[in-house]
Amino acid sequence: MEQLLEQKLQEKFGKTIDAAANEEIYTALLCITKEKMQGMKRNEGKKKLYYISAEFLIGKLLSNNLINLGLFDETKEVLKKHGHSITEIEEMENEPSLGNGGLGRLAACFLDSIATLGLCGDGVGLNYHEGLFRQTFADNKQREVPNPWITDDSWLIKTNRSFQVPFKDFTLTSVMYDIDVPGYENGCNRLHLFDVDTVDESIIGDGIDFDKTDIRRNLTLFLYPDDSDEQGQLLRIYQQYFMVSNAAQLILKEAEEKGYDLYRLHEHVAVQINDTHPTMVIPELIRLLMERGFNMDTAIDVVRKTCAYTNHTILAEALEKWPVRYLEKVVPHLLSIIRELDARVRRDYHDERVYIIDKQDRVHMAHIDIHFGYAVNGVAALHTQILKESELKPFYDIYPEKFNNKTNGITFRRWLVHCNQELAGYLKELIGPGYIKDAAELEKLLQYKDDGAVLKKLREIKKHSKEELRDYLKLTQDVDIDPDSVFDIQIKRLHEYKRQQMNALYAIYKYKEIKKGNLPKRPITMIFGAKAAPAYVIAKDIIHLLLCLQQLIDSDPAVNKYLKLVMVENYNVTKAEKLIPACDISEQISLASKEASGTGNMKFMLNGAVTLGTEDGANVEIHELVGDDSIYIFGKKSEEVIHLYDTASYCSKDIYENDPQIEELVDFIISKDLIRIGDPVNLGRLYKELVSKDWFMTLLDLKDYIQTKERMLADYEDAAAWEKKMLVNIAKAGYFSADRTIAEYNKDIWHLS
Ligand code: 26V
Repeated sequence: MEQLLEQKLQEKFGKTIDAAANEEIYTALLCITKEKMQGMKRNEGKKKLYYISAEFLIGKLLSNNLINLGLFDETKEVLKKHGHSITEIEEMENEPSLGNGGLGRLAACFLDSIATLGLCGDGVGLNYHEGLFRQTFADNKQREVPNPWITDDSWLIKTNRSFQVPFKDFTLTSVMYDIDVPGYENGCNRLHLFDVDTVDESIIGDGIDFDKTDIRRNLTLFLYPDDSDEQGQLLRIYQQYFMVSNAAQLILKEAEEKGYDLYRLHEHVAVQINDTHPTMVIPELIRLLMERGFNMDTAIDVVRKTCAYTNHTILAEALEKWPVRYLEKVVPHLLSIIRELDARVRRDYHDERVYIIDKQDRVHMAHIDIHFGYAVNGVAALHTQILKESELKPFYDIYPEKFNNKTNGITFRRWLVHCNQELAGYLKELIGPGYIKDAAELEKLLQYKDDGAVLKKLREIKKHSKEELRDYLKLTQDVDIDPDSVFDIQIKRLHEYKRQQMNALYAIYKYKEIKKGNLPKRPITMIFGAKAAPAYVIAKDIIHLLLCLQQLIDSDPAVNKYLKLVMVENYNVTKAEKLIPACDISEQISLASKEASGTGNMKFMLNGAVTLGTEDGANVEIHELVGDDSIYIFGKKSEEVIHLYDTASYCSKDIYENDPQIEELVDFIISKDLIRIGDPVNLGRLYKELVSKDWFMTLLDLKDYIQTKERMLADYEDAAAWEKKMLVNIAKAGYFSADRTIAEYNKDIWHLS
């Protein structure tokens, strides 16, 4: 590596390693890594997977790729020898924000595991120039600004592949960019990102405002632009069709180039539809096969045997239903096929709940996937069970054989080996390096569960991560946090069902207790990171509340020695990598039945944090694995919650009026103390929402939550017992390796080799 780097720096900048600037070293390493990957073995096979997703939240790639190529340690040493640090070099890379949250990050973890298992499978998505917005805070509110990430030297490789994508009034010519995806000690796959040459950043106005009708210039500008109005929704349909038409054309082109018989496409191709965003690939493939001479019946039959669908949410409002009128405006040539698919469903089944087009003339995208795909999966055991028993029950009754569960996973290369190098190194010393590829080997750690020296070392490593986070937050946000305090972290998209507002009410509780003189045994640092969708009003009100609380607590000398609340700005993958290793208490407090899986919960566990959570999503499986002693579970169970919804019997006002403690905490949102700092409109609206609606039942679980968190904080003081919980969590995290998840997808759905 030393020689290669020296040469590359000479060639590009005429400099030695010692003299080069961090940016130059980054660029040289980027080029070296790209060249290495170009020369790598490609994962080939008689059948290929196309993982189509509107989001791939890949994070920074330099260190990740160096790790997978087996070059990381050497590079780190070379840099050190020449007076540079790999951490500083990593800072030079822009993070592409090509995803919202869990769904996009899952897609990225999956690509890593697919390549690592040596499977032949590429990702297909869009090359958003600005990605998701960058979040800034001003006046205790979220502001959105563009987030450009593409520079002259980037991981993107422009290819010669290009397709014509026909819309109603015009046709666009696509350009395909590739990002290489190296497996850990295995071959290389690709992520294909489609784009148009005509995209024009100069149309961006204030914040992230732009002309939503100028499709040629805006198509791949932003990820999921604000879809609260008709223009925004139409743009999403343009984006989705552009993505899947390119995907479908690529699939057929590659199949034809390999000389495959398209009538046997399903023997050579599996298409995984990641949530409903890529659903139009089904009618598009049917259309393209018919253009090639297939009759409708045969085209449907082949496509049905090729496409599989993953559901990532049971929230009704998040399930896509496009008005027929919109599809007519954008892709009339698909609408005729969708109408034919609906007619076939109506012919076979006399239950309007399974129709594709409903009475209000809306197209239910998930229904297309379920009828015209061969597999449907949920992303955690509880989620799949709820899909079968309630949300998608009418479909499960028709097609029980299609439904299956694939509990999510995470790549240990990024979420342990890279983000927590000290812990990864120590685990290697204890149980050998095998766990990086065979995560089940982490269980070997259990033999040390009563070994005082090992437990002490785990605590020491945690302390170092907390110190690193302290330094990072000082540098980036000029805040001071105390590594001897307990770090309580909730980082995820802001959504009412995830209940950051419940955690905010805990902060109010603690604030008031401290004011009363009930001091905690040890200072508490509460850390939040969350972006709210630009048009999601209540989510933005919750961010406002958190920022106001941060200011209130900070400026109160009677409280700030014991409690600190930090809102991390622009939470993203890079920040997650710094926050997760430093965490003691992992907040996973969604209303039971609402979080399909969660994957942050797995990352925290793997890094030795203890979960404070409801019996929701993959928390249920974490609980089963670690046992009652190493997790803190509270709140109503999913069956009770589902019953409350079914019977419409939850009334937050009753709880508020009958419980003086809860009333006092909720009232604080509109207290003089907070109104002095914040905006009465935002705080008043949030207060009213909690008292009169509270759709996600915050007040229902609040008391149990506060009590459980208090118990957890008390238990934290028993150092030996806590260290054991940390060890058990790490040892049992192997199940949540994405390698396991992908092996299951392959065995049950894709059958690649
Ligand atoms: C989307 C939307 C959009 C409209 C407004 C409300 C709303 C609420 C939720 C969503 C989520 C869409 C799908 C998604 O990101 N699901 C996440 O997928 C992760 C990977 O499977 C999983 O771990 C998370 O639990 C799940 O929320």
